[in-house]
Amino acid sequence: MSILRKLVLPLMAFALVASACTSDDDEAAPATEAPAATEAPAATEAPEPEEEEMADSSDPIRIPLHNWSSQLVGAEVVGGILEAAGFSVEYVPSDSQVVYQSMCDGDIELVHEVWEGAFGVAFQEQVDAGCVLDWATHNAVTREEWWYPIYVEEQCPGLPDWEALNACAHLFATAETGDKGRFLGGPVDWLKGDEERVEGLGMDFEVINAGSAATLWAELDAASADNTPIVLFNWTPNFVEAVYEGKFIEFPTFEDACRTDPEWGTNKELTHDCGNPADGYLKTGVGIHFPDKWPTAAAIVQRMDFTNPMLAAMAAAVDVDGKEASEAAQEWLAANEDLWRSWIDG
Ligand code: TMO
Repeated sequence: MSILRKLVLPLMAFALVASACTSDDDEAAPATEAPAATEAPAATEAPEPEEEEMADSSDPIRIPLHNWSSQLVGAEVVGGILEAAGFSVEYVPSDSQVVYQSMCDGDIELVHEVWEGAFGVAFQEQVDAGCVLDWATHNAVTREEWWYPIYVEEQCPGLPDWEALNACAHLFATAETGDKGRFLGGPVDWLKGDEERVEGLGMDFEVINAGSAATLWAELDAASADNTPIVLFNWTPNFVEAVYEGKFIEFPTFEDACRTDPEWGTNKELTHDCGNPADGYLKTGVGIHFPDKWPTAAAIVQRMDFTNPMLAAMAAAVDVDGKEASEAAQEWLAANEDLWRSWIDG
């Protein structure tokens, strides 16, 4: 973008001086209060007590790229905003579970789409370990769950109740699953506990994981063309809600204990005898090193707030309109400049 500003960080001996060079318009440069040139010796990265803000590092801020569309667009939106504020960024294709360990290890700075259903466990583990910070909660409500297109209701009475689904398992059987119903799950790194759920609830289903999100949507499209019964993994916010009518399966209501305590729920021997959270959070997590090394950038990231309609539109730009994620991100930035400038300005 032409409004990109550069944060120049000349290294003088051990003194790190930040000078924010703005281009034409005004104040959006990061409020880096650089320590006086003469007195920032050796420990430039040691966290200072509150009042004296440290200069941000000139190292690139590493943002992961995952395997679903809103995240891929949003990653470049987050990166584009940070670039406009003078930072450099680097995009790193990352496994969406392993990334929490990577943040803990200081190899990735932030994850801006922490979905409770998919990543709550991996995220919380590192937060509890003290190396990842629960940095912000978006103004969004998320759900990730088994889902069917609406015509399936005529084929399987009693939906969206999970027991009704289970009574119709045969409808979803394929050559691959024999006499079991086929549940088309997401890629394995979205670990949803689907197999554990099938066991915990004693369902006559077999979980077949799609290799990519694109496979989910291609199968949904093909099934919908001739009303073939299908039950697959889906989530909201997503583009799907704007294109297909459908519903999530209602499993027994999620509670944290369902994932950890076999005693919880109807199955006293197994965990996961419940659904995913129906009103899950969407958070931003950062490595504990991030605010130390990039205090201004971390403050900007903390102000970033993505809503359901924003995420659904980011997904639709790719999955409905066929845009590249980068192109969709640039368009989002162009259309929402007042909003993201307010995140930079604070
Ligand atoms: C993490 N996801 C939105 C694909 O469920």
